[in-house]
Amino acid sequence: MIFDALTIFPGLFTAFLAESLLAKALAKGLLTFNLVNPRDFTKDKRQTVDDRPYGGGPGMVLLAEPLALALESLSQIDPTPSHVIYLTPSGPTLTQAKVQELATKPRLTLVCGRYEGVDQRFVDLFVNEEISIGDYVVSGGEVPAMVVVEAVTRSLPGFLGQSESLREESHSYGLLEHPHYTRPKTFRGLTVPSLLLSGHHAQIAAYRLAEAMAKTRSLRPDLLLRPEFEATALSALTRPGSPLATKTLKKRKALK
Ligand code: 9WO
Repeated sequence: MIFDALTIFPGLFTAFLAESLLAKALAKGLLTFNLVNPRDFTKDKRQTVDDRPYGGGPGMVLLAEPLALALESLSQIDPTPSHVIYLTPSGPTLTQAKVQELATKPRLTLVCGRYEGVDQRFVDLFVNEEISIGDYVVSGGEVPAMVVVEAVTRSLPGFLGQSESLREESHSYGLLEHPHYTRPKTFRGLTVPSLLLSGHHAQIAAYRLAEAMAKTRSLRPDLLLRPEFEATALSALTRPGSPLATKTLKKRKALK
């Protein structure tokens, strides 16, 4: 997988690329990351990358030309065609299904806006897809771009270790996480659910699934209606007679 980021603040990616699983994936050659700064493709002495918006209004807009030259320079680095994504609150919100779809692409180029945005003509000519990471505005597209990189990289085959990918699998039902506990057994008067200390792995797995379902039903009932919550998950969760069956099916019916 090849990632590219177009940003006038490449330094924001330095620590992100130098730490944790992403650094290991880069070292293992699981992925390549190209950083391109539109400022390096300006032709004036002041290296201008923005200008005032036509029609007036506050702030500045990123110029199309430096962005276009920066994007086009990527094919000199590597000829692999790319899927160009513009990070903006105006895009559809990222979901795990979208992450898994993006992970099938050979190359993703992430365009990070700044100021009031980028010239619409750059978006019209070069952007394949707009993506939001949530209904809020941050100061630039860089942090949203890192969210996309991290989510997509985690879903690449071979990226997570065996135990972690098993962990991810166990949560592929699109449910919220069950509560987690670790030592000590008593923390400021609060104890650990005794079943977790019993060593009965099958009962513990059932308990964790029930907890995840209860948490999802109460905090994010909308997740029960999403495509990710496939029939397989539903049948696994609502085996006839299981306590989950009644509650889960009743909740889904109420939501429809
Ligand atoms: C800013 C904005 C403000 C109100 C309503 C919609 C808006 N869109 C943008 C926008 O696209 N801004 C550009 C990128 C340029 C300014 C900084 N940028 C940005 C991207 N701020 N917040 C995001 C973002 C991207 C993805 N998911 C959430 C927020």
